[in-house]
Amino acid sequence: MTEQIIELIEKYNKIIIHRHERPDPDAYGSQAGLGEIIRQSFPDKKVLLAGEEEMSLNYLARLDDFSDKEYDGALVIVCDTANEERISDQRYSLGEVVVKIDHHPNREPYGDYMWVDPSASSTSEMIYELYVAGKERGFQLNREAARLLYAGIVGDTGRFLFPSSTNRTFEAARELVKYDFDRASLYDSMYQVPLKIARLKGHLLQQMEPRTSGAAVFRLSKSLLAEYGVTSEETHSFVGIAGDIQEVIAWVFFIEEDDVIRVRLRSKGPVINELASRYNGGGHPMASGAKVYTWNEADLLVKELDRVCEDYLAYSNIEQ
Ligand SMILES: [Mn+2]
Repeated sequence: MTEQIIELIEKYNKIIIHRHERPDPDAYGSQAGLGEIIRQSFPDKKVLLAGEEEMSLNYLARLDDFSDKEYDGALVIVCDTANEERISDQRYSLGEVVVKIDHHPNREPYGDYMWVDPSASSTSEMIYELYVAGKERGFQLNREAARLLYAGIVGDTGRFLFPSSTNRTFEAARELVKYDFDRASLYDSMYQVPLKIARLKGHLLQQMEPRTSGAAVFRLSKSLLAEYGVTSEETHSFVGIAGDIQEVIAWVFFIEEDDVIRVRLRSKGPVINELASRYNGGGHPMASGAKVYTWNEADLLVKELDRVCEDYLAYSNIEQ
């Protein structure tokens, strides 16, 4: 598949690269990293980065603002996006040819060409491999591309912690760090948090009541968020808060907004996406989102989460 994608990149003079909504470092890293590789390798080609900018990721790259007519005769490449609905900037379909490059399970195929590899840690890792495959044909990597792809890999592997990190991942990282970019400042941009967030996290952990089921509950009411000066969007950066607590096997965040209480579910074993789907949501087996509308409804969800955790524990006891 990489062969065909390389040929398409060689053939088209205008290439527009997209990624998913609510981007993360891998979305930006793969999108802008690929853009940088193409610009470096083919200076005469026009490369545009599409999608809504996410201010908190400005340190990685800035995106382009352009009119619909740029899509005439363009090659469109969509990075890191499992389904069409999530593509940031729906004009992607205006291109002449659409290519999907992704590492999520291919449940909703789209595009004229697809390169999907769920065994890759990140789409950035795949873009690195695309560069390797194209090297003999003139593909070049520069320092900026290396920085972007490295950021994507670090982001999606939880700093090489998740089991998705394989020898391919370390091979890519090993090559990328040969380029002289500032890793320390990249890590600062990715992981430093303002004091108000650190304080709110401290508060949440202090208040957390361990439940016998192994579930944990974090209630972020509007007044609590206001007290710490933290917005609902900012809470996304610390949903993983209970991941390394021994007594917790699954947890839920309730984030109160004006007309909804947003629910974020995370798990270290029990499958929680079926529960999420019963509350206007869904997602991955270990990471899902949902919505409730009252704190009573939130309590019902907690009861169901307890049951999911208890069933999981009972089952794993039998297994042993
Ligand atoms: Mn990704």
